[in-house]
Amino acid sequence: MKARKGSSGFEARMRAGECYHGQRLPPAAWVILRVDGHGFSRLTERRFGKPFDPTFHAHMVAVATALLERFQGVFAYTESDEVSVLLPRDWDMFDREVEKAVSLSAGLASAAFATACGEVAWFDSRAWVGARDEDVVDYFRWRQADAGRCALNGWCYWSLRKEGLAAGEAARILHGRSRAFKHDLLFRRGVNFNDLPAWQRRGTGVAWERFEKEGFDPLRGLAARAVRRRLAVHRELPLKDEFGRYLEGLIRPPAAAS
Ligand SMILES: Nc1nc2c(ncn2[C@@H]2O[C@H](COP(=O)(O)OP(=O)(O)OP(=O)(O)O)[C@@H](O)[C@H]2O)c(=O)[nH]1
Ligand SMILES: [Mg+2]
Repeated sequence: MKARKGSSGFEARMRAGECYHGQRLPPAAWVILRVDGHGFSRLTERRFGKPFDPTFHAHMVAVATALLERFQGVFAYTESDEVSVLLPRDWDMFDREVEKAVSLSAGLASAAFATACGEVAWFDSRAWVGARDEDVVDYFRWRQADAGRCALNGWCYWSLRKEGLAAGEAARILHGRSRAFKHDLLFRRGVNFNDLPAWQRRGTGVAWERFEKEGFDPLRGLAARAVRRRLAVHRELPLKDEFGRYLEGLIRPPAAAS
């Protein structure tokens, strides 16, 4: 068939409309993809225990695990309705295209959560880029601090709501109040914030761990050991500086340390 006159110009003009498609994640930089449940305040209020629900958190851990596995990440961290996945510096999937990384991580998170929970759920996604190992440590410490703040606030808010206060009233009582005020509010209701489960206050991590597997070498007819890797869920994460050291161990494993 004869080529349509100017068809290559037409193709180029249409392709030019895909104006974000050429964007790549910077080479050799650390990248973290963060997915966040869209409209989850309503979903959780309708379906899950307040302020925290172990089943909801198990669904979020399922999302974190799926992302870490499919994106071949280094570490995943979940708190509230979000998951952050750290990609290795030399990550080369999808030619490091930003649109692919962001849209596929949101798509996978939505599918994993919907499968676990049994109803439609959707996530947004964004990419964070950092140059240094310390930036990665700071990033996760930032999200963990957010987990602590939200947990304290959530516990106070729902304690007041369960006493019969309207949403606006509960929010007004807590607005601009210090951490000490909120700890005290809970303490007077028999809740010691520091004794609450770590996953609520500090979030949960998922990381690869190495283990030795007993096998059989058919060539030599001997028992053989092979080193494999599997995903491990860390529900008792340390806090602050100790969390920083835990993260350094993951991003600079001993064999690679200088
Ligand atoms: N009931 C309940 N709610 C939770 C739990 N974990 C997180 N949430 C709620 O999930 C919501 C997460 O906050 P946001 O992401 O800012 O709210 P959102 O409605 O998802 O808003 P967008 O992300 O902007 O769409 C908060 O309302 C939390 O209280 C849980 O275990 N139980
Ligand atoms: Mg959300």
